[in-house]
Amino acid sequence: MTIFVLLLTIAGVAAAAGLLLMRVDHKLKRSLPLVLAAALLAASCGSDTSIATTPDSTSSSAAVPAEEAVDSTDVEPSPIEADTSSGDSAGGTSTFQIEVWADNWMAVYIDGELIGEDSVPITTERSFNAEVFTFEAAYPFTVAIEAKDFKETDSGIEYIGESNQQMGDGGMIAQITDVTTGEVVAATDSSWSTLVVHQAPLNTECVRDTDPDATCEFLILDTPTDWVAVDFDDSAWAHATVWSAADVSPKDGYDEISWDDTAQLIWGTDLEVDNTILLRATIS
Ligand SMILES: [Ca+2]
Ligand SMILES: [Ca+2]
Repeated sequence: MTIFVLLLTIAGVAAAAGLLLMRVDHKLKRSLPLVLAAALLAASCGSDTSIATTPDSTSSSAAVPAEEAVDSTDVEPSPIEADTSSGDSAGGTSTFQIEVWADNWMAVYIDGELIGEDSVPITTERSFNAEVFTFEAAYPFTVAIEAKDFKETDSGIEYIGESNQQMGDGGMIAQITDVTTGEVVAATDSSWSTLVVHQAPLNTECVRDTDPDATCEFLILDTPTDWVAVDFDDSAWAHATVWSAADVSPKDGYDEISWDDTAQLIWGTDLEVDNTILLRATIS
């Protein structure tokens, strides 16, 4: 009985508040009957006092606060299916190793990431050595290799001022093996795309000049940005030129690798004049 009186009092307050607000906002005229009905309903039920004890919120914006409260509780338990996509991509990778021999230096990128570079600086005299790098990848993956023949200056000449002043020559070979199966899955051949970005000397008669930097001509191209990226468009690049072992006369490190029959020595169209070469292949 006491609750009933209390609820009637609250209902009266709600009605008064509704009338007050009605003067401020004529739109609330329509909500006044709802306020009174809610108060009377609460009074008759007696057990649920929550509606009648919040007259201010009821009169100002009807049922919005109640809806917001319901919404906020609905968000938490809403079921979300587990995301398995990351697990799928991780499951598609395999471990590979790439064996590379270059005259004189190389850096290897897989899918745009540098995975290794020649451990012997190109400035080291007779920097001939093979390298083995291991990497994780999923088919298809992109291999990009920067290869450099040593040149003392942009003239393209080495041993300048010495008795053996000359044009150096280049050449490289690589093969990729699936570590799990032991199978050679890719190797350098004429299908690789190449872009020569440093050519010198263009006038080879300058080779023995006393000041080759003054007389030798060269051509240097800007290295394309993102040339190691998977989606880089190398369709305008040239095919690699295949060279024989007799042409390249591969030196230290070459014989340490058991080269697959499919692996071939490649370079640009000129072993001596082509000094820095970008190479790309997509392995699928
Ligand atoms: Ca050269
Ligand atoms: Ca060389």
